[in-house]
Amino acid sequence: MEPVELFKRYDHNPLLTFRQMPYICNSVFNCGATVFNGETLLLLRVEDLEGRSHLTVARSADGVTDWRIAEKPLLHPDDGNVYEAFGCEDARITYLPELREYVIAYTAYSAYGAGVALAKTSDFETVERLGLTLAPNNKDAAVFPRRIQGKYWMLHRPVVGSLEHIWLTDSPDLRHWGGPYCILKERGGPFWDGRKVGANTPPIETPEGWLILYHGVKQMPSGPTYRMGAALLDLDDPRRLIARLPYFILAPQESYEVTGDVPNVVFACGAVQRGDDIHLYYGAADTAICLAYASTSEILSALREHRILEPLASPQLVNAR
Ligand code: BMA
Repeated sequence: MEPVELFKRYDHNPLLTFRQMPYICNSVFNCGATVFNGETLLLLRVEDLEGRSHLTVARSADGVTDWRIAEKPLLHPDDGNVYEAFGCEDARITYLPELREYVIAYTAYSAYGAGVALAKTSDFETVERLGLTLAPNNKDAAVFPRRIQGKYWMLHRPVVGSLEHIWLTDSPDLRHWGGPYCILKERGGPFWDGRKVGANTPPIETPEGWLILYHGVKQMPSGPTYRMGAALLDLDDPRRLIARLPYFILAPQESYEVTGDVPNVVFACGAVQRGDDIHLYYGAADTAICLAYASTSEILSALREHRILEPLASPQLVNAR
């Protein structure tokens, strides 16, 4: 029997490898995804032969074939930002209609650690860096696609001692971030999401709540295994976790997921919605990019079986409502 996996793989994975790149590199993986000018646009994490990552744009009319990949990176560690000197990694792209701009949340890695940086673009040719937004050690940030309660919201994953939970923060202007609120915890123990959790794609708005696709890590004797799960946050108050699947919905199984620079990893940073379908662009084994499909309504119906209502994190939050 196959395990229940709500994501079904594209038949011809991997979708993109270093071999399709217009310049020499080690690997291409963990990409942000959006729709730009009617095409699917990916922001590839490209690791060079020194081991540092940069972010490069790829476009395709059907999101599957005929990728046109930029010759030059959009964001590069040599662009002059001291907090990015070791790399720009794992972009999550969110379109904000009211600004008519795309905000890119990415991991800025340097000798200071890994922090959260934001940048804005309207054309994917030039970017405006908003700079380091959340100090190290923090990563896996993704901005919500609209204001809620008049504010912008962002998921992130700080490292607090040995704990790596998903947190939420809010902002009036994308520059000053407050809160924060812990919304989804690593489960500890033997669980697939026991050792750490972090957001994968930006939140997906559904009639039943904000769909959060996230990764969970289980520490195996041979190393960590990265799988994907799903949870739901309240539409009007994303500080409330209202459902969480206890089991994973995509796990490393195919050869390109269990073998590579980092074995046993499926790690998405972006998805594109096509009607009810989620087209998930995920990194496999930190080496290649793959594609998988899921039905939003199937994930929601699975989540309906696992509803919870977590109390808000602290009394002042109740007062703040
Ligand atoms: C995480 C991130 C991802 C990576 C994963 C597995 O901490 O850094 O970029 O895919 O580890 O190596």
